[in-house]
Amino acid sequence: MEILSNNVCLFCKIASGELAARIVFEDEISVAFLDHRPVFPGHCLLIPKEHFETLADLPAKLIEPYFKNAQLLARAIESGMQADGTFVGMNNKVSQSVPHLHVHIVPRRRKDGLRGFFWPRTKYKTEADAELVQSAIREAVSELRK
Ligand code: DGP
Repeated sequence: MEILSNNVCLFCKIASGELAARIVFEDEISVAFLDHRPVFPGHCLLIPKEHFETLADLPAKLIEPYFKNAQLLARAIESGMQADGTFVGMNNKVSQSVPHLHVHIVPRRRKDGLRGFFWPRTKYKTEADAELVQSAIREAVSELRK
């Protein structure tokens, strides 16, 4: 499949491998990686490889495979992070800091303190911590794809 990319877009650069990211899943149409400023460890972003700015721009033929992958990742992030559930959502235009469509998938735990949409961000303390989280989600994805 030919992937149309925008050479100034940050997430196109991640999709093409030009910019490093902690990839947890990839297929022909999409790639998912750890958000570098997670709400909680394991917070991932799923992007289409092709450059579309918002959900409204996503072609009909990609809706099913893209959201099927969002479902797979929601399951994998819940199991891989031993979470109670997930938050799955996206900003479109308003509060969208990167203009390349991305679904946020955030592991949630009961009483984790999140309220509303003013979510504090954290950082992985070390690269080793981020690597552990990346491996846990990658393994959960492979289990679910068996
Ligand atoms: P939003 O604000 O909904 O557009 O979310 C954009 C997210 O992208 C935000 O949570 C931080 C994340 N992000 C921005 N730049 C990078 C990057 O270079 N690498 C990674 N891994 N995440 C990024």
